[in-house]
Amino acid sequence: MQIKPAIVATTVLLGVPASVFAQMSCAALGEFLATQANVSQVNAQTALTTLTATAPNARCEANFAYSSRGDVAAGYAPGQSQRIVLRVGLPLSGPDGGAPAGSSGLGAWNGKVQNLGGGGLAGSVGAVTAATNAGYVGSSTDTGHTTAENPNFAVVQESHTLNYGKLDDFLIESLRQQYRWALDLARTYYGTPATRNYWNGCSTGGRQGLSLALNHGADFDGFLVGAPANYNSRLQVTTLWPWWVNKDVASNSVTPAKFAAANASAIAACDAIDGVVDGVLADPRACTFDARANICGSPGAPATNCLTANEAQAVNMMWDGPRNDQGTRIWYPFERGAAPSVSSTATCGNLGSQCWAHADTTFDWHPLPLSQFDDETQLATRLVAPYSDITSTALDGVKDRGAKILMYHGGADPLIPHRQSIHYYNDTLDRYGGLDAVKPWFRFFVAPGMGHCSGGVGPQPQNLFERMVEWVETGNAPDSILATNVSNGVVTRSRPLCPWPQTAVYNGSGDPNDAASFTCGGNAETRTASCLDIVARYQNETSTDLQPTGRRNPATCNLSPPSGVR
Ligand SMILES: [Ca+2]
Repeated sequence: MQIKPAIVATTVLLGVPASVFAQMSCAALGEFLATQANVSQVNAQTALTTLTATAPNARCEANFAYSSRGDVAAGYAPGQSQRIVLRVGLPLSGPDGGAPAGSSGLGAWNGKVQNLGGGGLAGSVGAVTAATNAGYVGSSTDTGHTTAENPNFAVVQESHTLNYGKLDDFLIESLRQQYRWALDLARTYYGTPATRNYWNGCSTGGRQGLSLALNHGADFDGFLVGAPANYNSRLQVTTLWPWWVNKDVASNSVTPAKFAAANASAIAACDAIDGVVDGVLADPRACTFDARANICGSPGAPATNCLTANEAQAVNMMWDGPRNDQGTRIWYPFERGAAPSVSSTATCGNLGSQCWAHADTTFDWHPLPLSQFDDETQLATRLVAPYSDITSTALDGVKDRGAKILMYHGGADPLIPHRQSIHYYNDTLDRYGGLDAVKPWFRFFVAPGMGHCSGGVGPQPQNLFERMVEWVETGNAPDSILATNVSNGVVTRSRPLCPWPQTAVYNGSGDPNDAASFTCGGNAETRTASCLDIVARYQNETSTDLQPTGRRNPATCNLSPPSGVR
């Protein structure tokens, strides 16, 4: 992408030399966009730029489609062209009436860019007003396909091949276009370059952040990475596992209500392990509650939504997570306390995973027996993962620039198991020589009891993006992050979140609902917990081969499946 330098100075700001800030109007920015190669209107009704002059949500917003390649040679379906829809929102410039922000003379702009991530398989551009209302230039992309094309955009059905063009747009190229256009349009509109470039995303947006950190880390000052979907293939089969187990072990009789009752029993049984009875499991890996305790008629089994023996076995297998035919762990489970879906009619698996693995949009996993689970996993990791999965921790671009990564993950996430973020962070520690070498630029926080990106019973982390920015701009590293529960506008519980592998340790006295009663400390990476991290070798999920890891030695761990599981 080549962008011409900014052109016009339409006004002279009081006290600011025009040669420093050659700002333009939103209309002029639209005229500028119209001259750019590979750019077109999204549709006839949507102008390249629109001005919202008054609050709330005052901004200049650019909406456009970008296309620079296409057809089979570029990995697309025959005759298909790239089409990435982009949105860049800009706080009002001086010529558009933006209120002067301090002494910068840049209208309402704080001089920084906040690129926003998407969710699921994306397919539409997101709102950017959360960024623009805070003074940032904000950006978003549909990632190169529409919602209606989900999940089949990744498959060329006629030839039963993957659509490498659309996949690359989804996974990397749309993100590159997103942040580069945000930076370029900011420079053009305000007449001066951005002083900071940030990423803010969760789930798919977290994966996008890690993708950019790996591929373009030197172009960013900081990343807020939430619950990243970076191990896409294994993550999707982890979601598939409870569905498949329920189907084959319990004839789909484990209802959401029965599963919720089992989870409630598990939390009740394990709540005190972390020293505080608060409905939250600080480290659910430590909870080994057996669902057979909930078999109808057992002492302590719930009066309603108790389980049959088969259902209890199924629930135990769900909590244990994906294993292959030989009992080797393939990937991490949704923990006790999380509430993943327990059945699905989605024929393609989750987010298209098995249709992608077969390069066939008509594939249906339901007729297959559970013995095929590991084969399906291996097919996905071998065919799709080389494109879709981020396993590398080569974050030198971030580290060498002095940029920061703040990663967080809910400990009761029902869509992306938080243990895969523990796995990624541990791998990063292994690569760079341990915690003392990594924590100056990359910190990871588990939010116990929090669901996917937010929600759940656990305290909710506060001001994560602002905390990351503070770390970047002042050097004040987050040694803890405040998390709260709020009811009717009143804080009912506060708790520090701690940089992994520390956890919030109760001081033994004081109000357990007050963050001041806790200290960050300890080490959640006990030998037992570390052994739970060891999984089958990537792309060899049908075998007993184990993935080599830096600090976690399979030879010293007891890796046989727990009793009552299989
Ligand atoms: Ca607890």
